[in-house]
Amino acid sequence: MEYTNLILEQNGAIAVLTINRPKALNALNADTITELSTVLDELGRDSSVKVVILTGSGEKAFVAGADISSMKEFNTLEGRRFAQLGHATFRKLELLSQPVIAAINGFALGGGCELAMACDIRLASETAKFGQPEVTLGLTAGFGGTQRLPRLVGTGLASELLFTGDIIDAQEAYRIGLVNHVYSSETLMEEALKLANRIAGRAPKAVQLSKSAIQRGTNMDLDNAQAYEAEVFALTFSTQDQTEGCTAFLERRKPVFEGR
Ligand code: DAK
Repeated sequence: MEYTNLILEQNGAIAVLTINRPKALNALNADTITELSTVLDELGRDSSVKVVILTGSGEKAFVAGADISSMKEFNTLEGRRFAQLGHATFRKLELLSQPVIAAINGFALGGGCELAMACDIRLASETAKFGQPEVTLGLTAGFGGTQRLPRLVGTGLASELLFTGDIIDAQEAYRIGLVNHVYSSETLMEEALKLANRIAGRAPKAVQLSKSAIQRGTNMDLDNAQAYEAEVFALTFSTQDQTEGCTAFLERRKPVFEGR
């Protein structure tokens, strides 16, 4: 399918999805979020895709936020609809069966930081900048920032960022656990592809079930989360890859996983 504001490329088992509105620093308007929702359905159905990398077009921005020009004239109802569209789409991203790596190549502000936080793993370039500057615009974070940021970095640091709207650099984002690694701009995509390929070489169903246990389990109490993990673990015994993985270990050879 053709998209106006997105580029979808496939490199072996890895899909690279690029938000492509560089003139607006890849800001998210409703059309872009709707396209994102559609492409996620497409990716979720495609068993040849084992890992997705999400990035922004150009050298300056991952995503510089929700599109301020489209939000300026919203009434309450339109604001609610926009937030609901964002929430539904970002949750779809978070629950996509395949893992998603955010390759954050510049500004990740407001909705852009929230988009990155809905990914499973965040890698940043040295030039990346993060923040939730909504309060400087008279807004609150509207795409999950008040919920995902505290879960990732703790309520104290999240409150400071959400109350001040301060922008932090990649090293600070690394220090507080918002990103896993920081790379030079030149090597960011190479490193993202390396990590994606490492994950793609593991048993796909086991990776997907691990993602499900993490994403669903962290929002449950421990007893229910453990019960869910037990179900997920049990399910792996219905896969051929489990037999292959354990057999290969015992035969001292590399496993050949087929995603079944
Ligand atoms: N929206 C629309 N256009 C944007 C944009 C944005 N978020 N960010 C940048 N642009 C546009 C600029 O207007 C400019 O367009 P032209 O003037 O060239 O036409 C172009 O991108 C280049 O930007 P600059 O000229 O400003 O570039 P600089 O290098 O000087 O500055 C910057 C880069 C990232 C520091 C600056 O552009 C900036 O501060 N941008 C805004 C960042 C920001 O505040 N982002 C958070 C947006 S608020 C909700 C739902 C969602 C949200 C909230 C509530 N509900 C429904 C309740 C989410 C809110 C946000 O994400």
